[in-house]
Amino acid sequence: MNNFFKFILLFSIGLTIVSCSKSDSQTPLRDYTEQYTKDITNIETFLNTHYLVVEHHPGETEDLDVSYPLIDAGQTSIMNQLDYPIQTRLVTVKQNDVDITYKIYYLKLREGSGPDSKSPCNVDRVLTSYRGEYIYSSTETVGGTSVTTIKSTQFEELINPQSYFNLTGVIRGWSEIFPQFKTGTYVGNPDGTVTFDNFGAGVMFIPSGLAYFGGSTAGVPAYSPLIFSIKLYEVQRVDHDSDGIDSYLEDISSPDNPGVADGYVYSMEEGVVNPDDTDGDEKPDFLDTDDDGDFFTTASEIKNPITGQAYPFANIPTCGGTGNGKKNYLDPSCHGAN
Ligand SMILES: [Ca+2]
Ligand SMILES: [Ca+2]
Ligand SMILES: [Ca+2]
Ligand SMILES: [Ca+2]
Repeated sequence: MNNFFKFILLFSIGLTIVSCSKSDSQTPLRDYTEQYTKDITNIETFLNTHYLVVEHHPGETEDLDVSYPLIDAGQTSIMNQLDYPIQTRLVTVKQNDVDITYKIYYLKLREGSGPDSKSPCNVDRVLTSYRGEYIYSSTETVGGTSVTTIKSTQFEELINPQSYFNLTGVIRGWSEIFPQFKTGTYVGNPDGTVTFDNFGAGVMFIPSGLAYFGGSTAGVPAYSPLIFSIKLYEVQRVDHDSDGIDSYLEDISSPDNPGVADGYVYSMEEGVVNPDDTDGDEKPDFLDTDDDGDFFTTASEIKNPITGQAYPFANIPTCGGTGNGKKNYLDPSCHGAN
C-alpha cells in the first residue's frame, strides 16, 4: 500500500450513499412487495427507453463515463444493446417477515484488470468514484395528450474519492454488485495525484428496497429506484472477527455451488442454512472466532508452533493425513499445527 492510500485512510467523510433510512414517523412505510413491483417496472421501462453512451479516455478520470439519453432516433435500448450485455443478480431479503427476491440489473463496462487486480467481497471496503441518479415518472401534456416518461436525475457525483466506503455501511445494492468488479492499476504522479487505469467500471439499477426505500435523503425522493455508475479503484480487506483470516478468505461456499467460493460471505436468518458457516452454529465464518467449533480459536490454530506467528494464509497446514484437504482451523478433528 503506498503512502497515498495510507494517507486517505485517515479520513472519513459522510456522504449520502451511507445507508441512513430515516422515514417520516407519521406515515407508515409502503408495502415492500408492492413497491418492488412498481420499481422493477420503472427500471425495465427506463432500460427499454434509453440508450447507452460510453466515453473512452484510457488513463483519465473520464474513462468510461457513461450517460443514458432517451431514445429519439431509433437507437438500441440499454436492455437490448450488445456492446455491454445487461446482466442480473437476484437478491432475496426478508422485509416485514416476507421474503422478497429483488432483481438488480447491471452492466459491466469493464471488469477491471492488472497484475494486482482484485475483487472486493461484499463486506470489504472500496475506493470508488461514482455518479448516482434516481429514476422517476414524469407526466406531461403533449398536444392535449398526457404522456408519461420514465426519467432519471443526478443527485450525487464523486470524481476524486478521498476515503474508502465500507460495503457493510452503504446501501445493499452496492454490496451486491461491487464484488462483480475488479481493480485495475494506478501510478502516483509527481504532483501528488494518482492516475488509475483499467479499473472495473459499471452501472447498476437498484430497486428502492435495496436502497433508501421510504427514507428521503440528500435530494433523493422516498421510494426511488437508483442508478449508480461506479469505477472501482482500490479494495481494502477487512478481518471482521480479528481471527487472522481476512473476511474474503472466510468465503468458503455459495448457495448454488457447495464448496465453491463466490465472492460473498453470507449472514442468514435464523434457521436458514448458511453456506459460509463451517460449524453450523449460525455464526458465519467471517464473524466466528472458532470457525470449526472445536473450542480452539482460529487465531491459535493458524499459528506456526515454531515461530509463534500466524502462517501466511496459503501456508496454513491442512489436517495431517485425514485427506479431506481442509485447513486446520476448519477441521474439528485436529487442532492447530499438530
Ligand atoms: Ca476473520
Ligand atoms: Ca460458525
Ligand atoms: Ca472466522
Ligand atoms: Ca477452532
